[in-house]
Amino acid sequence: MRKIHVLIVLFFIVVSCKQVTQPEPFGAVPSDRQIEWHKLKYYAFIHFSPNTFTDMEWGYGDESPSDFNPTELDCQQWARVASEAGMEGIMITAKHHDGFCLWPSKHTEHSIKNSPWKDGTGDILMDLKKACDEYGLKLGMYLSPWDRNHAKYSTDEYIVYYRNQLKELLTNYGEIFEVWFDGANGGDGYYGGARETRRIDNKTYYDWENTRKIVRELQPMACMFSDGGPDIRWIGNERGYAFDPNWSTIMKNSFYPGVGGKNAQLQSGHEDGNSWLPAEVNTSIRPGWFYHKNQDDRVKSLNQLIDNWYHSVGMNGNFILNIPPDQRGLFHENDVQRLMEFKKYLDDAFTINYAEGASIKATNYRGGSKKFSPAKILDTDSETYWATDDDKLEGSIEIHFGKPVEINALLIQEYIALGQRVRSFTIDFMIDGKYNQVNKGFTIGNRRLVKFRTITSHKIRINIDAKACPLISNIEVYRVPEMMGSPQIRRSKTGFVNIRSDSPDPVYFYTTDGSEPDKNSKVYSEPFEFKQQGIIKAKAYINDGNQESETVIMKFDSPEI
Ligand code: FUL
Repeated sequence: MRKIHVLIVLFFIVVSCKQVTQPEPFGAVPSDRQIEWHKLKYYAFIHFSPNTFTDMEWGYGDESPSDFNPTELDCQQWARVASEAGMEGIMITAKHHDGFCLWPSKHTEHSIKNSPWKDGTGDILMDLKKACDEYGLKLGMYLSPWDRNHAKYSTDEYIVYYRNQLKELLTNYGEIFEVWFDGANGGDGYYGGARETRRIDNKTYYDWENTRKIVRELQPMACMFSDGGPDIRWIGNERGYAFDPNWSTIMKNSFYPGVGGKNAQLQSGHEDGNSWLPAEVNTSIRPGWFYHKNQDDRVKSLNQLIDNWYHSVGMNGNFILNIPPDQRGLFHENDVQRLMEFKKYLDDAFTINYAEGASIKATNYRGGSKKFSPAKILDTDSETYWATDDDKLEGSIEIHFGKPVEINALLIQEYIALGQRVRSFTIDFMIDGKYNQVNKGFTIGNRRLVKFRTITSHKIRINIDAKACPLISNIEVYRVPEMMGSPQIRRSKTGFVNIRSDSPDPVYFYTTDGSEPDKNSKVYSEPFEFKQQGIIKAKAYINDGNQESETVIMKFDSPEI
């Protein structure tokens, strides 16, 4: 009898210790340097050059270095503000298209060494590096390939010059986290006095393969950004918007800086792309990239920045927000104030995580092993994750809060080191013993922040459909402050009406018969067909319908289809 007992105990020990294997990588996976980059969320872009003083966006290249004369330049202010704003780094235009260098490059006279600032003895990049070090910020370098000042632009000699400059930037200023290769190549310029149009072949002229080698050699952990990476891709627009789906994968070699005509593909990535190339989402806090006094009152609204956040950090991207220093060489007061309001929103929004301390269940977990149980989603270790068995491509996770909670946002993250797998998901909440869908989406990737109308529930469920067994490393649940945004009604050429605002929050109600919309009208959830002539009226509501916007009215003729 004893023997049998011992055998039974042994059997259970063997069964519970059975080796459950880690999931295999699926498709393209990130490199170590990309994984480090994915840990970031939000950093500053700084556009600063003679353009700041000449009120231009694209200096022609014939500006005099003496134009560049900031009166109170203070890189510490930039770094302090960036850090107080919650940013993790600063990317600076070391040289923009006008060819002017913010550091005393050995290879040109077109730089601050011939400017009145500090009598030509200064080095903005060095000052910035020191300020970044002091505030614990990362430093990135933007070096425009297009140079409207250089006499040899379009010849091989310029490529030697460009590479020499790259070497200066990557050797003299400590660790660089990202190098920005802009795809813009406009053609005409000063070019040492030639004042002509010079066309180059974006694909071949810069011999990217060998140019990139310099970065790899001098700064092995720096990520290179461009339309074609090789580490990070442009999101295809400059408004600060990533959309769903946003795959971090793309077909290799079909993109290069300035590729042109592929913005839609850059926006979504390729679901079955053979290379890992995640998106960086860029925009400016003002209409221009450079400072213009007449834009002082056109700083993006708080609503707009919040909307950008959900469409960048919340849409599987990193957010790079440009703040142009003014002619003093300081971030303008209006920009600073907005950045601080934005930081306050983020702090208020994402402090109380209702998933903390909640209980969690899943329909399946890998081999029944604790190592892959749903509890790994709620631990604070980003290296652990919930995984299903290899043949289970669908799965549901249920989070039980223990009591009804008021919530309206969910953060969900895949364990991307083994690939991006999820191709769609839905979120349900329990009400009166039944699940109701509150939102849905396609991709998740490194980080997806889903905003939905405010609900009160004790239980939510996330249903996942993946290309290979899903791996989810984190879920957080929030009740974020709601922001009112006035609805904008647009109709596409194909006759589909879209209603949205510059805030991620409102629930829109609309009518198509001319009547006044209210909470009993139709709820807008996705674009709907409206090809006829007529009037659409919409109203936005937040805070469970307690606050409403004005009614927005749009008259349509029959579209020419
Ligand atoms: C563009 C440039 O042409 C703009 O001036 C700006 O630098 C923006 C970030 O990239 O391609």
